[in-house]
Amino acid sequence: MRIESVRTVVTSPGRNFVTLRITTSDGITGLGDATLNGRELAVAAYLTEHVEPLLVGRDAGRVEDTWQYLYRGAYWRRGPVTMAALAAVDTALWDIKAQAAGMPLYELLGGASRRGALAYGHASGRDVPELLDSIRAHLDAGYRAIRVQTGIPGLDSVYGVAASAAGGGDRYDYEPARRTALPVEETWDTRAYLRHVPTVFEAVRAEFGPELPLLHDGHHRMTPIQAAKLGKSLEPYDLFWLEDATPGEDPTALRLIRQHTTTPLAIGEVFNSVHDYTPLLQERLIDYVRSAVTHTGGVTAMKKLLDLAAVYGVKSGMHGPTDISPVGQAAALHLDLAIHNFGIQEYMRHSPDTLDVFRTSYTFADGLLHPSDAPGLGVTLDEEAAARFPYAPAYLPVNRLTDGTVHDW
Ligand code: CS2
Ligand code: MG
Repeated sequence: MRIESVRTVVTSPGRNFVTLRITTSDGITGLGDATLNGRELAVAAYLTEHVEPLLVGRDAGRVEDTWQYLYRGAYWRRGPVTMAALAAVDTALWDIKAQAAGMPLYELLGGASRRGALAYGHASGRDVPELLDSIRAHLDAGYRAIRVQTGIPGLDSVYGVAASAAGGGDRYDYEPARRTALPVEETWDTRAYLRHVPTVFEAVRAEFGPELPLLHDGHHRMTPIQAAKLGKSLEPYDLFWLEDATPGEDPTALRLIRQHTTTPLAIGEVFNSVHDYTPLLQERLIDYVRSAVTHTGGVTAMKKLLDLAAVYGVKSGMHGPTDISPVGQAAALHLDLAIHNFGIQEYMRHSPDTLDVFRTSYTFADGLLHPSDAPGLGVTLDEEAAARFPYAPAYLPVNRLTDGTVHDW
């Protein structure tokens, strides 16, 4: 089965997506997600200029060899752009292989290890009453685990909090990438955040009790000792995880956090390869692997990473915001179903326009996601619909401290 044609499709149904289509001589089409929020065209150019020409004529069944060929053959490797491009190729080839075998991808990955993947949704509120309403709306929508993000007194806008009540509820429509000529600038105050967040979880636990799995995203903003302080202050509220407590570039920073708190730690949505995790796994400095298939080199790389994590008792917690396309989300769900060390799956629901472009078959019921038993990934791309939504540049915000110093967003 030869690769006959390769196309990169950039579409923007409310937000930008980059999708790779590979079609074989047998007429099978596989899809891969290559979306890198705010830097989409860099990946699209890498695919169009440097990957597509190398693929045509190759044996579509040689998934591992193609991965190694594109990873090692590029010489300049790792990094978000190359690994998103590689991920798209790899995912599309797995999609093709599973379709050719007439089975859902998870069957090729070892078959189902569970009946479904526990999902968590994004509740948010500018204040506690709005947050509690958003949590209720997500429980009503069927979620059985909830991420909690909240406004901070004195700050106009905060990561993860929809700008209006309409953006809260269960239709969490917080899209951080804004279609502006320059990135929007936000202001941050870590001390105000550290004072406020424990009071929020106190209120949430008082309202919803001790059982509900609650997650929180620190979004890379704390120093290690600040993250240790927050982790310790949240211990009474028994979080499922504290995510991105500190920037991940310095893996030894997590060593310090680990010394101070038993709050479980999740990290890695901005990591691009297993090598970013190795010290964290070997020293058991984290509890959950946050990477998405889309940003970590695809199904092949993600399966190897999660199998290594299993050796150290670390579970999956794959990234699943709306800037992971339904193709990337479906790839995660097939892995979620098959691996033994599944933890939880992030699930921000895509907009109706997005789901007009990407026709999905995965399901969400009783708090669990299932990839479906459709052959392959179970997602198709409607190119006519995609053409109705042309690309529009959009940037993620830039964060500054109150004195104007640039800070992690
Ligand atoms: C966030 C992401 O979902 C999460 O955990 O960290 O939504 C992140 O802000 C976006 O992927 C950035 O594009
Ligand atoms: Mg995150």
